[in-house]
Amino acid sequence: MSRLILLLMLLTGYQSFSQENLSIQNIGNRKTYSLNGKWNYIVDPYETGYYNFHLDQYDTRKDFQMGAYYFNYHSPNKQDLVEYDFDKSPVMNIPGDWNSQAKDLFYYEGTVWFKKSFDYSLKAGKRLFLNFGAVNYKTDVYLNGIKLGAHTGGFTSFGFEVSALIKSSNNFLVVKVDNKRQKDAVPSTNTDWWNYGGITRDVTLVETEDTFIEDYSIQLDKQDTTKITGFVKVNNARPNDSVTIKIPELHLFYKTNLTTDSIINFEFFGKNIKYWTPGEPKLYQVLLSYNSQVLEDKIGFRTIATRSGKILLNGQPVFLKGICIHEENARGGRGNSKEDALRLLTWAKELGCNYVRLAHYPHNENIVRLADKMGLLVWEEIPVYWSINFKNPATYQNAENQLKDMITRDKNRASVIIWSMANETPLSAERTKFITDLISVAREKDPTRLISAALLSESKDGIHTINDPLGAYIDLVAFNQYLGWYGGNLEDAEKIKWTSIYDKPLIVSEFGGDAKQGLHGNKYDRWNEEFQEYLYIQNLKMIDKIPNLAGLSPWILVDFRSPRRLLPGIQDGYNRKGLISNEGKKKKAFWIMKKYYGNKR
Ligand code: GCB
Repeated sequence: MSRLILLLMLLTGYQSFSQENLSIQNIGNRKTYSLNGKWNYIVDPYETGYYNFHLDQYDTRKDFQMGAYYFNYHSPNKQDLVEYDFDKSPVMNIPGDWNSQAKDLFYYEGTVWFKKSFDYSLKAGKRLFLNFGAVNYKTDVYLNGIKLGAHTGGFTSFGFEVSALIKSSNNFLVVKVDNKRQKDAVPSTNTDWWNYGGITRDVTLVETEDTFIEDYSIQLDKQDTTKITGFVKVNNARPNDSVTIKIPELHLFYKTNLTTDSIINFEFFGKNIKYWTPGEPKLYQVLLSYNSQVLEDKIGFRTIATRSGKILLNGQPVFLKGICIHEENARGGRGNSKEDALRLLTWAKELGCNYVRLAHYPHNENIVRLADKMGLLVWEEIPVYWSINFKNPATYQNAENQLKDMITRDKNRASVIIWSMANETPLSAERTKFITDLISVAREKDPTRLISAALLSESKDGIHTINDPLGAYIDLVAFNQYLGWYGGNLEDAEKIKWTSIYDKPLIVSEFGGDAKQGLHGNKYDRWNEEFQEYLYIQNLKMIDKIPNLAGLSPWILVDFRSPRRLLPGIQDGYNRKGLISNEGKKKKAFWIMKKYYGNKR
């Protein structure tokens, strides 16, 4: 261990180096160094590298603990008892979930430690930040034996400044990841998707100047469609320095000087702005300059609103021809790459979609940026799913953090039109309070987009009613229904009536049924492709009669892994409601949906 590290350990008491998590906007267009690649890992079900035998947590102690894995200790002394060695441990690809990379970790839920060694030469005056796109679920991060901090939540990004700790060679980054499901977590213990563990998105070093643009928002005003508004936030701002925003194609140029505040709010007016639509997803080059630094983004401008039963995109009614998507790479692992995103969104386009519901948690940035380019409207969601502990303030705080992080990252994407707060949550006063509190936060952070949640309905005497009290607080009333799969008779489809007590646009956020691709037979028997095809035909007849219908997103584009789906020979660990199998083969219902969207205006 170097003297510098020992000194830092003494000064900081290991833990206190931790700082507020920092999210830097638009990492892809900055000076970066990727830490993706092969990382050593140690599976640690008893958390031996984290606690001593009396369960004292090593990283809260001030003395040196040889057993603490984050020291990556290699004793020069043969008498020392050191019972781990990252360098002799196996490696796996990062980003990547551990379940699909190591056979013995397929069902594993617990702690795994990861270590990456690297060199980095940081010039004087520059700063360095370490960013994780996402790690599922609880993460503790240590650089060169010092704790940087911790993070909770499996689908949002976080980061730490490492300028003071980085060395020109032999840095070691140790990350403890724990994906044990917990009752008080978000999501809680019961989900219909695989709890993929690990460092599932990119790990990146971001190099900046001493003072730099950390975050910004650039959007079209909701009321005045000639006005572009937003803010720029400068990290370590120096008064009197200037910030400029340029949109060359619109001949727009805005310049302002910083005062003592690190955030400037701006508005300026443009002529002949071409608005972003799925048909013509126009993105403008936007250049943000601060001193000699220039940061580029591609941003689309559009408005989104509702008027009684309609969704209005740039003032015109739009019908959401959608599909739900899980963040899987279609081979049975967490998706993350640009290729994964392209595969999924190309299928959505082929189906005739203008809209995707990215279920049930914030997906990776690649897919959202690609939706911007390909012209697909997006619903984004946080994993407030089924039964979570609505009574626990810490659970609420966790959900709120995930919501804020999702909005922070994707607020400049024109494709994103809906923030969803929850999916199929059970009715109670605590749950309604929990979700309405989230709604207030979302509206405050982003007053421009629509708020929704996937609700359930009540059914009596053939009449289905949407009367969930949340309907009063959301802009877009979405509901899931599974006629012919979890109940109800497909023959009755045309007779079933839907009503809502809210005069708002309704969208069917889920419907569907399973089919094993390649299994054929009569349309009344479950699991056959013909059954799923018939289920779609009948459901669509019913859906067409729903008043104020403004869109739909069948469940789901591709079969996905779920530990709840175990029927041998049919499910084999997959939810088979995909219109496409996990091998990428289309099922018969795919063509029914494609035809429906082809005919829909
Ligand atoms: C639902 C859930 C979704 C499930 C789906 C199913 O209502 O929202 O997460 O995967 O049903 O297949 O049961």
